[in-house]
Amino acid sequence: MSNDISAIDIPHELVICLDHVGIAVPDLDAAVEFYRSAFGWVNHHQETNEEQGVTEAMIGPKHLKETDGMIQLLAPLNENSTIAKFIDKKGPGLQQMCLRTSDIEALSKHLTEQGVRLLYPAPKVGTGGAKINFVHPKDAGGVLLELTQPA
Ligand code: MC0
Repeated sequence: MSNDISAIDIPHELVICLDHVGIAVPDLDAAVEFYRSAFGWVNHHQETNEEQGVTEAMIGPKHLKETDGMIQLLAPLNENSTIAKFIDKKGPGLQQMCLRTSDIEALSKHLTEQGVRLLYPAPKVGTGGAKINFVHPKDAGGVLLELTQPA
C-alpha cells in the first residue's frame, strides 16, 4: 500500500493538536475530585455553556504546555442536554474527541468538499469563546469529533 499522500490536498498545517477528549459525567465536582486525587490533575477552567446544555471543566496537569491535550468533563445542565441524553443511552463515559485548528472555516470547507458532514452550518461558541463545530459520528468512524479554533 502506498503512503504517498502528496496527491491529496490535506491541510496539514490547519490541524494543530488533540485539544481534548470529552467525558460525559453526571456529577462535575465528583469527577473533578477523581482526577485530582487519582492523578493530581487540576481544573484549569470551568464554565457553563447554555446553548450546548453543559457545565464543563477542563482538566490537565498543573504545569500545562500549550499543546497538551486536556480532559473535558461535561455535566448536563438539564434533561434536554445532549449530555443528559448520552448518559441516559450509553451511561457516563467518553462522548467526544476534539482537534484544534488554526482556521475552522478553511477546515470546514475542506471537510465538506470531501463529503464529511458537519453538524452546524456555521461554527458555534465553545470553551472560552472558541469557534466550534462537530463532525457527525457516522462520518468519523463512530467518534463524535469536535473541531475547535480557540479565541
Ligand atoms: C450519538 N452517536 C454517537 C454519539 N452520539 N456516536 C459516538 N459518540 C457520540 N457522542 C450515535 C448514536 O449511537 C447513533 O448511532 C447516531 O449517532 C445518532 O444518535 P442519536 O442518539 O439518534 O442522535 P442524538 O439525538 O443523540 O444526536 C447525536 C449528535 C448530538 C451527535 C447529533 O449529540 C450532537 O448534536 N452533538 C454535538 C453537540 C454536543 O455534543 N454538545 C455537548 C458538548 P446508531 O448506530 O444507533 O444510529 S459541548 C462542547 O463540547 C463545547 C462546550 C466545547 O467543547 O467547546
